[in-house]
This record gives sequence, C-alpha cells and structure tokens, in this order.
Amino acid sequence: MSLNFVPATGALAALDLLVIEIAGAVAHIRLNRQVKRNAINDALIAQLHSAFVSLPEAVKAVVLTGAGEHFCAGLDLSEISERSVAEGIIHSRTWHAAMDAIQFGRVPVVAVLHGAVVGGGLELASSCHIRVAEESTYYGLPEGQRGIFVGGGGSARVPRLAGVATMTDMMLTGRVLDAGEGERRGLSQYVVANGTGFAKGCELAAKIAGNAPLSNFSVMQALPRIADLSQPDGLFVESLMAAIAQGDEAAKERVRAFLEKRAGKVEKKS
Ligand code: 1HE
Repeated sequence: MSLNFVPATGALAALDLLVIEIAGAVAHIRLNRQVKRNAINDALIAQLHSAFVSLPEAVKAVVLTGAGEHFCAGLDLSEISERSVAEGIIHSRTWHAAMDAIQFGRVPVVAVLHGAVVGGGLELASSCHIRVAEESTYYGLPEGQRGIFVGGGGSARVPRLAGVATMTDMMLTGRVLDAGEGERRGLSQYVVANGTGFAKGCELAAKIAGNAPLSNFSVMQALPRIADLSQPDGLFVESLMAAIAQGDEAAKERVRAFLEKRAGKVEKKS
C-alpha cells in the first residue's frame, strides 16, 4: 500500500536524526543515521522520545523504519566507555523512558525491520506493537560479546516475545537468528520479501488507525498488563476494560453496522 506522506512540520521537523512524515492518520518515523547504521546515541534516543510524545492528535498509528541497509545497530558504542556506573543507570533509564513512550504511548506502532536488528535495535523493535521483517532481517544481542548487558528494556521485552531460553542463547553464545527463525520464535509477526516491508507496514498501520480508539487503547495498555497479572486479577481487569470499550459509541456503531449487514465478515485469507 502506498500512502500520500508529507513531511511533518513544527517540532517534529526539527528532529534531525529522524525523518517524520504523515499521511492522514498514519505517521512514518524513520531512523536517519545510516552512516552509523542507525546506532542509537544520546541524541537519537532523546529524539525518539520527543517524537513519540509529540505526535499530532490526528495520528492514530505509526510505521517505524530505519534508513539504509540496516534497521538499527543498537547502542552507539562510541559513547559507552566514558560513562560512570551512576551515569550508566541514568542512561539506561532514558532508554526505558523512550521505549515506554513507544509501547505505552498513545498509538500502536508497526516496526518494519531489515538487515541488522541488533542489541538496542532489537530492544527498540520489541517496544513496538507489531513487527514486519523483510527477508534480509537478522537478530542479534551482541551485548554478551561486548561484555555488557541489555539496558534498553530488552530483558523485560525480548523474553516476552521469544522466551528467556532464546534470549539466553543469543546473549551467551552470540547466536544470530534470521528472519524465518525470528518469526518462528515470535520476534516478528510477518516476514515479507525485501523491499516490500514498508508497504506492508503502511497497510497494517492504516487498518489499525481505522479501529475504534478504545479498542486500540485496550490492546496496547490493558493486554500486556493483564499478561503480567495473576489470572484472577487479569480477568477482573479484563471485565473492566471490556465494559469500558463496549460502552463507547464507536463500539456500539460498529456492532450495529455488523448486525445491519453494513460491515464486513471475518474472511479466510485468499
Ligand atoms: C557503530 C555501531 C554501533 C556501526 N556503535 N558505531 N551493537 C553492536 O555491537 C553492533 C555493532 N555493529 C555491527 O555489528 C555492524 O556495524 C553492523 C552489522 C550493524 C553493520 O555492518 P556494516 O558492515 O554494514 O557497517 P560497518 O562498516 O560495521 O559500520 C559503519 C559505521 O557505523 C562504522 O563507523 P565508521 O566511522 O568506521 O564508518 C561503524 O563503526 C559504525 N557503527 N554500529 C557505534 N553500534 C541500551 S543498551 C543496548 C546495548 C547494545 O545495543 S550493545 C550492541 C551494540
């Protein structure tokens, strides 16, 4: 799908390590540091945070991509050696804040992956809601080989996608997963041909943007929290969320549309 993107204006346009463009309800945010393979330095993590907390009200879904041959090479290693232990903690917390602004922000985010999705790049991808991987994608957690640990939320998010055992293997042995293995282990939901990821991401984002707002809200905000609760507590929260979502006029109209044969059926993929 091709959407008619136009460059964002105002504060978003000033973020020079990102390219941000908007097509109606869909925003496209591209990491734009390809000479360093989109490695995330302090400025880029700050800009990512700013972008996701400053999205225009009209935006209902985001497609996140990386410029050049790779999605993201992770933490900019040139900045790590000068940090004290205390600075390291603060640095990690700035990543957490940015990744939380993505995962628990206002709108769902579809990451379109290609090439290297490594270290902090995988942490970034894991904070998104859906991942589309082009066949060129490969996943690694070279922190284990660099003598460090994940610090951008990876220990909380990657095991929730692929399991503790997979992450342990990737970190201890430097194992790299290709696009197919990544999909089988839950790191992506889609694998598509090289060069087609952006169109697929736009197609998914446009669908998501058309959902009822409280429905998207409940999937983004309630679902991951319910998964962290005990079953009885989770079921209680589910009841509250279900009642809130279905009480909304947008939900009532959609249900009426189906009953009056104005809405599509659930159809098998052709
Ligand atoms: C970088 C970085 C980086 C590239 N920090 N400068 N991440 C890693 O350990 C991954 C390190 N990077 C790589 O393994 C490779 O660069 C790639 C597989 C991603 C791409 O390879 P390639 O051949 O396309 O590019 P390149 O020639 O290796 O890199 C091009 C330039 O980008 C080069 O700089 P130049 O000045 O020599 O041109 C590289 O040094 C630079 N570059 N990746 C700094 N990561 C919150 S905690 C998260 C912890 C982590 O993420 S640890 C994992 C870090």
